Amino acid sequence: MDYALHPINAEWSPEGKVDLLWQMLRIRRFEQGCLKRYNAGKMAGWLLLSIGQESIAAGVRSLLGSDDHTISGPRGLGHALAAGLELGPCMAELYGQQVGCSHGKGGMFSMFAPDRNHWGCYGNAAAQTPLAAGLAFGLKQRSIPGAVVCFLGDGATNQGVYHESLNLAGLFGLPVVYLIENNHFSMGTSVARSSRFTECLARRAETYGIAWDHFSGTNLYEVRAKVSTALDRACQELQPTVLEIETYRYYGASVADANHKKYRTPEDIEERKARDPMMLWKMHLLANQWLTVADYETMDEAIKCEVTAAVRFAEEGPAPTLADVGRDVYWESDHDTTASRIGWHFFDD
Ligand SMILES: Cc1ncc(C[n+]2csc(CCOP(=O)(O)OP(=O)(O)O)c2C)c(N)n1
Repeated sequence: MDYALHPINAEWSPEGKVDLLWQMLRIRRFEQGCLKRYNAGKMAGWLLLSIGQESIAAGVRSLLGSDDHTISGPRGLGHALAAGLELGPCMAELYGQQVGCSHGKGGMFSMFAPDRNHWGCYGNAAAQTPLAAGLAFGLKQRSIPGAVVCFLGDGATNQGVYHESLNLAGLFGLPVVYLIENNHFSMGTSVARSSRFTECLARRAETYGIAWDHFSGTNLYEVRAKVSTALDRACQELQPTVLEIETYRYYGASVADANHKKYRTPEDIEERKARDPMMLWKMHLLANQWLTVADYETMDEAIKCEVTAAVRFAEEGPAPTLADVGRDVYWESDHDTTASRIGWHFFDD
């Protein structure tokens, strides 16, 4: 099938197509900027890059509206940026600065943008999956329009809590899309060594009566066509979907993954880079004259300037003070509400 002819793509403007490239390139340049500063010793801790996987974050975001919600796992910088988290607060969070989006207290695993309906990326593999079910339950129970997209990795699909979440999503008919980014490895363990059922992780959804699909993240038209089908199912039928999208990460599990060329060969990595979805998309835009080389260079330059400004913002700080340590940690201690006083926070209406 020619997915470019799918209704969601047939009506898609050239500007929208160029915007998708901008989104992918912005994620990549930002993460490359992070890597450079990490290697220079300016930031510490975890840094999980999604370089190579950007087509998923950008392709999904191009379909979401203001009613829709996203939530993700440890490799979540791209999802947060695509949702609209600004580069400065995101970089500052990695630097552990007070001006970070979570006031420098969470780093890599606290990329929240609640004003953009992005409910964070969670360090514990699959921790986001029951939260996504809860968000979707809230939408359904209150008859609020919209869908929840929950990103997770292939390794996270073996966590028990993911299966509990699928069971409830199937049982209650929740407007959620569980989107597995299958980059073939968890920290260093391949899918073949960690999953009994390796040919398709998404198919496990059948057990829970949930529709599923499995495809490559290389063709942006296919990504958009199939994700839009899942979003329609969520919004119109109030039914969940599990999607598994094949992708690849060019860097280690975290940047501090000295062994990442041992559990796969350098040739494997180069071979995947030769079919990089972002570069293929750029070539497609150039071939159709929706983009010129000069346009691309201007776009790239502007993004690099934005990343440089984000680094400056992060480096200028300020750093958290000792008094900040206990602040913004628990809602209950920071907000003197009736709910805080009586300890009754949920189901208040
Ligand atoms: C419950 C739990 N166990 C172990 C870890 C350590 N850990 C951090 S990232 C990661 C890999 C997760 O793999 P996957 O879900 O495939 O996501 P990817 O890294 O490929 O994006 C692991 C095991 C964790 N964060 N949480």
